[in-house]
Formats: sequence, C-alpha cells, structure tokens
Amino acid sequence: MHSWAASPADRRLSALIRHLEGSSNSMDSDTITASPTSGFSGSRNSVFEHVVRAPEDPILGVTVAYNKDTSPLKLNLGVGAYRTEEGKPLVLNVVRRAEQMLVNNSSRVKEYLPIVGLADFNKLSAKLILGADSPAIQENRVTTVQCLSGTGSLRVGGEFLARHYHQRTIYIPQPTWGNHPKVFTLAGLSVKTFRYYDPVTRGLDFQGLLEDLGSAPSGEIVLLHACAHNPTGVDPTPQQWEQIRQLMRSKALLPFFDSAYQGFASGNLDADAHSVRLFVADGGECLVAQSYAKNMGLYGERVGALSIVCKSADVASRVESQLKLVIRPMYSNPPIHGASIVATILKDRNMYQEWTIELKAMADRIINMRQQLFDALRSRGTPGDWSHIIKQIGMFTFTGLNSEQVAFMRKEYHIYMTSDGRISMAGLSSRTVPHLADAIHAAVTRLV
Ligand code: PLA
Repeated sequence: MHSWAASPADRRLSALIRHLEGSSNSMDSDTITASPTSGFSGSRNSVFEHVVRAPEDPILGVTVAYNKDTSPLKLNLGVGAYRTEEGKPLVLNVVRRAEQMLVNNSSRVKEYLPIVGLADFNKLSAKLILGADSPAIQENRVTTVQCLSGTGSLRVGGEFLARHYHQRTIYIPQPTWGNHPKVFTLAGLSVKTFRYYDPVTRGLDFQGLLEDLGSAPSGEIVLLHACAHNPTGVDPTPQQWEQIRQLMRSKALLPFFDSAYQGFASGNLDADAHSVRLFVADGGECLVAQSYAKNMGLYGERVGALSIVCKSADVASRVESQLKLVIRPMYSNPPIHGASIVATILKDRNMYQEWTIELKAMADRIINMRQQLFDALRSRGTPGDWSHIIKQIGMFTFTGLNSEQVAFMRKEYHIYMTSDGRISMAGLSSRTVPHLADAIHAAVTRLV
C-alpha cells in the first residue's frame, strides 16, 4: 500500500465514495480489488477495468437526461439556470458591454493573476456583500480571495477551516444544496445536519433549528444560506435571523454563509445581504462564499469570492497568507476573464445601475412565474394547497411532489426536475406554465 493511501484525506474520500455508491447501487466496493493486469502492451484488459461507473450528479445529471430526450415538449426545470420568456439562456446587456470594453482595451494582457485573484474584484465583492459602509471593511479586517464561483469559494473556505480552525464539524441545513456535504467532506470537515424545513407546514422548522443549533457543541461551524434557501425557497424572517444570530454568538458557533443568490431573491442586492450584514454588524467573525453565476448570469465563467471577516487586520492578513497555501496547490490562481467583467461593472456607477435593473427584471420574472403557476393549478382545481409556490423565495419551488410523481412527469410529460420535487422557476415561461400545470395536476390526481 502506498503511504498516501492511508492519509486522512484519502480515507475520507474512500468513505464518501462508498457512501455514494451505496446510495445508487448495491455493489460493495470493498470486494472490488484492482484487477492485477500487467500493463504491458498486448494485455487485453485495461488497467482501469475495475473502475465502477459512478452515478450521474443528482442536479447536473438532470440536464444530461434532458439533452437525450427528443420530444419537442421537453422542459428542463432541473438546474437553476435563468431562461428568458422565450426559454433561452440570457447574457445580460451590461455583461456584453463590459466584455466589449475589455476586448477593446488593447493594453490588457493574459498574465497570471495573483494567487488571491484580481484585487479590484476582491475589494468590490466584499463591498457588495457586506455593504459600502461596512466597518469591517474600513477596519481592514476582511480578507477576500477570488475563487472558482460559489462552489470553489465553499471548498477553499472549508479546507482553510479543516486546517486552521479548532473544530472540524460543519452543520448544514436539512435539506440543503446537494453538493454541500460532498464539498465539505472532501475539504476535510465532518458534516452534520440541523433541522430546517418542515414538510407538513412547508415552512421553516424554526423550533427544530433552534434546538439543534442549541445542542451543537460550542464553536462548531454552521452553514447558512444567506438568502433564497436551496432547495426549499424558505428563509428565516429578519426577526428569526436575529434570534439565530443571538443563539449562535452565545455559543460561539462560527457562521459560514453561502451567498449564491444575492439580488435574485427580492430583486434588491442590499435586502438579500441582510442576514450576512446582521452577523458582521455585531463585530464577530464569519465566512462568506459569493457566487456571480446567477446574479450576473456568469455561470460558466466560474467567478466567485470567499471573504473571511476577522477580529483584526493582523489576523485577516495572516488568514489570507494561509488561504494562498490552500489555493496554490489546488488550481494555482483563478481565471481572469469573469472577474474582470464583474470588476468593470461594479466599479462604474452607470454599469452598476444598469446591472441592478437587469437583475431586478430577472427576479421579477421568476416571481411572476410563481403567480402564473399558482393560478394555473388553482384554475385546474388541482388537489392540495399550493400557496407555498407564491410564498417561497428565490429560484426554486420545493413543490412537495414525491419521486414517483417526478418520474411520472418526466416519462409522460417530458418535464425534468430533481427527484426531490424541486423545480427551477427560472426555467419556466408563460408558454410552458400550462404544460407544467397539466403535468402536476395529472401527477397528484393519479399518484398519491
Ligand atoms: N450554493 C448554492 C446554495 C447553490 O445553489 C449553488 C448552485 C452553488 C452554491 C454553486 O454555484 P456556482 O459554483 O455555480 O457558483 N446551485 C445550482 C447549480 C444552481 C448546481 O447545482 O451546480 C443548482 O441547480 O442547485
């Protein structure tokens, strides 16, 4: 056995792989040993013969299945990707304009960025999430590093905590974005859950949340969705956030915010940053992972940021020095294009203004789709209370449809969504609402 095979990271990886395989097929990976092929040319077997096919990703795999469907009726409500009323992906006008400016600027080069990314982008990203007047920024006690979108920011933050924080467990809401447990496990943390959603009320299980965080050991890390909780669309009220803050601070629980939808929930960037700012205003420490995938429509550019708010400028600069040691062996330094687009927009008053208008239009269209779907189900007399469709916040509706109903809708109506019954409202349009409402109506009346 190689020495690396016994490292803690490797053991965690093996445990995770066993866990993932266990949930999708019955093969016991312990019985699969590497086939002892000789490796010389002429051998009939691949040296990878023993490799077991992995299941598709529960979210991105929906798109894979959708792409294979040849029906003209097909509708992808799986991944959270914004579509126009015409069902097309959208590149914001302000993004096009910024890209044009970047292309026209012949003094721009393609040198490596520093390990922490583009300085302007980092400063502006911290300002966007913490607020222009944030004392933490003025006191220089925030370190911000450019990362590979929201996922990369979570991963870098998780790995930093696994190396340097005195606790190794992160509490994530039940349910949460399906990638969270994998990201944090592979970063080197143990993952536990806290109660979040009550399927009966289709609302927040606030009592359960307070009990679970209340009984977590002091100092543990807690992952919080800054707004527009994925997949439930259920957020705490401002008063509930304040109670959560008091509880967490009283127990020295460390908040790690995932902000993947700033501006997408309410259409207002400041309102959607409320929870984060509440925790920063008390002078305490926290981490924030930001993504520009949704709010600037920069999905494939992979642009995001990790900010760590510290107690002092001195601590922040030492933390940053260690973040560089996490990043350098992982991907060396981040890509330049997406961050340059974001920095161009955030630093120009007019472009920033234009962005907020386009962002609001996207958020409003999603809210409008909620109303249309709700009305369509009501007019069909579909059994059940569907008011959660208009109450939930953000990109997704957590419909309450079960996995059989989801499978039925895929088979009979060519409508694709994740098996937990989550639908991306951003993938819907006035043209496709009736088709979805028909499908939901048929699913709930035929399969209870
Ligand atoms: N955090 C949450 C809560 C998310 O929902 C997502 C994306 C991310 C982080 C990561 O986004 P990024 O790395 O692209 O910035 N969730 C999507 C896509 C939209 C996905 O699963 O990757 C989703 O459909 O849930």
